[in-house]
Amino acid sequence: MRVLLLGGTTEATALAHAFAAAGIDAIFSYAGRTENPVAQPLPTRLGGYGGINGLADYVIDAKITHVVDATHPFATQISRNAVEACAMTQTPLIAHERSEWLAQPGDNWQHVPDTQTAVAALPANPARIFLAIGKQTLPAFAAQPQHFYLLRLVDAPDAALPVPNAEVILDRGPFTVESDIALMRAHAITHIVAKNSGGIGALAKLEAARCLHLPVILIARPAIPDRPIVRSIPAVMEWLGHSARLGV
Ligand code: 3Y8
Ligand code: NAP
Repeated sequence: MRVLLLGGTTEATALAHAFAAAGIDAIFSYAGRTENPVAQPLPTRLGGYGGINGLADYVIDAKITHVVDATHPFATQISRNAVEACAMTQTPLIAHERSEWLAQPGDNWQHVPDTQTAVAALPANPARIFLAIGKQTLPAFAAQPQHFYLLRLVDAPDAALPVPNAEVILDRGPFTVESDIALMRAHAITHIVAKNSGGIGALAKLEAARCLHLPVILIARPAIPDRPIVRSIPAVMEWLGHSARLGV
């Protein structure tokens, strides 16, 4: 058995530790999107594969027998590619997907389908927005220059920011409720924009928003093609164990 673990999430890191502890022959895969990704206890491959065919070629050349997609729910391209490449190479694929966050009593969430609608949902009058959605979708917010933006990024921006009135915080998470409450208070935040990422690594800001009675504009997950999904690390281990028992 040789597993390709498509990572980049808190759960992928936990899976890597479980694979290493179980002595499973596995390769951890990062897109190479950040400057200093968290070190993994597995041999790690950095960078894209060159689309579906590149991934299929890698699966064959590296003699991969199983693919585990533990990428982020908003990382739709790699997940689509994994579905196609595993079908082409007849390689078993499982996705570890986090459940969506569900509003709790006291939450003030406005659900929007995508980034553009999130921009349109911002108030007309100048406000103070905590944009905790990374940097890939920042340009869309140029349409609303009147606000102050608090941007939390993993790495320092490599180009001018698309919004004139912004402050950058560099942090990679996972985050805590206490630190997110302090951050929002210190910057007199009035609104939060977030992705419905699920999981625990990004949840703190929503819990902080509940404590501070702040509105959240929550961006829904994009669609990903059907594939087998599990919601827990033991379920991934069982899937692999099952396949190993059958000698797949
Ligand atoms: C490169 C690997 C771990 C994994 C940690 C999780 C938790 C912290 C929360 C906020 C939200 C955001 C962002 C976020 C979180 C975890 C997890 C998660 C959100 C790293 C990582 C990589 C990335 C890529 C990065 C994106 C960006 C998104 C920041 C490592 C730290 C906003 C998503 O600068 C860039 O280009 C960053 C790009 C994709 C989204 C975007 O559009 O900008 N993640 N994040 C992975 C790779 O190269 O393959 O550097 O160590 C991983 C983690 N990010 O093991 O501890 O599991 O969700 N990541 C979002 O959820 O909204 C931050 O600030 O509150
Ligand atoms: P994406 O849009 O789905 O993928 C874009 C391209 O990046 C893919 O087609 C692939 O390139 C490459 N890629 C993505 N993930 C990869 C991986 N784990 N290993 C190797 N190549 C990968 O992905 P994204 O949204 O940019 O996310 C990139 C990484 O950040 C992923 O690992 C994801 O788990 C992590 N992450 C993303 C978010 C988010 O909000 N999007 C949040 C937290 C963590 P090729 O086509 O060339 O193969």
